[in-house]
Amino acid sequence: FLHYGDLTDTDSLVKIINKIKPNEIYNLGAQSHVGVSFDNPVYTAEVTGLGSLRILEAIKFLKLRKIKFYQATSSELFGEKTVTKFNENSELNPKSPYGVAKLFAHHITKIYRESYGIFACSGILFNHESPRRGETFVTRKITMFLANRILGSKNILKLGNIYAKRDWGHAKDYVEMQWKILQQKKPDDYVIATGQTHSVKEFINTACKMLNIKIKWVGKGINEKAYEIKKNKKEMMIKIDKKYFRPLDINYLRGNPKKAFKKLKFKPKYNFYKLIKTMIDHDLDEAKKEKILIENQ
Ligand code: G4F
Repeated sequence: FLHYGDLTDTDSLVKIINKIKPNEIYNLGAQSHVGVSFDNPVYTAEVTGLGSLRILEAIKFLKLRKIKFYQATSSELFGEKTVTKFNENSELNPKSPYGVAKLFAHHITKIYRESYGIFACSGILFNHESPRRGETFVTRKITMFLANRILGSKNILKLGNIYAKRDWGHAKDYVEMQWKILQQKKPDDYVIATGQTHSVKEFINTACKMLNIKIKWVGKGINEKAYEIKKNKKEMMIKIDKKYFRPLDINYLRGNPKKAFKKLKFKPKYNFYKLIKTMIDHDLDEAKKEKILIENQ
C-alpha cells in the first residue's frame, strides 16, 4: 500500500511509522544522481543525508526499537584510490555533495545502532544497474542509445568521462542482499560489489560487440570520438561533451565483497557481460515497440 510521505518532512515519517509499525524499513530514498548533486547540493543533503536521520529519530522517538532499519549507502563514500579494492574498513573520501550526504547517512546509522541499540545497518552498494535504471545514468544512456541506433536512429551520443571505472553489478542481486543484511543475527555494515571493474568505454565497446556494431575510436580528451564502421564508411556515433563532466569525479571504484560472500552467502548471478546483455535485450524490445507506435501514428 502506498502511503504519502516525504523524507524532508519529519512529521509525515513519524505518522507513517507509528501507523504501520513495520518490521523492517529500507531507506532507498535519495536524490541519487551524483552529477545533479553538484547543481542541487542543499536538496541532496536534505533528502539523501538528513532523510536517513529523520527515519532513525522517528524509530527512537516512537520507541519502536524492534524495527530493523536498512540504510542504502554507496561506493561514492570512497573516492581516493587508497587501495585496489575497497572494503568496509577502507578510508572514506567522498568527492561529491551526494557522497558527503551518503557519508552522513552511513555514520548516523552506525551511531544510532551503537547509541540506542537500534538494528540499523548500512549497505555500501557499488553501482547496480538493470533495465530499470534511470535514463540519465551512463549505462542506460548507452544501452538505450545503441538499441535505437540498431533500429536506424542517426542521433549522436554525448558523454563525459568515459575513462571512469566502476564496479558494475545487477540491481536484482544487490536488492536480495539488502534483505539478507536485515536477516542477520547482528546488525552490521556490508560492501556489496562484484569485485571487478570496467571503464565506461569498456561498457560501450562490449555493448557494441554484442550488437555487431563495428566501432572505431579516434582522437583524445575532449576531441575523442567514436565512429561506426559500415561497409568501409565511417559514421560519427559518439562524442565527448564537456557538459557531462562533473566538477569532481571518482575515476576508480572496485569493491571487495569478501565479507558479504562469507556472511551473507552472496553469489551474484550476473556478471558484467550478462548485465549488459540483459539491458540491451530489454532496450531493443522497448525501441522496437516505440518504433511501431510511431509508425502507426
Ligand atoms: O552512471 P553514473 O551517473 O553513476 P555514478 O555516478 O557512479 O553513481 C551511481 O552509482 C553509485 C554507487 O556507486 C550510487 F551511489 C549513485 O546513486 C548512482 O546510482 O556515472 C558513472 C560514471 C561517472 O564517472 C560519470 O562521470 O560515468 C561517467 N559518465 C560519463 N559520461 C557519465 C556520463 N555519467 C552520466 N550519468 N552521464 C554521462 O553522460
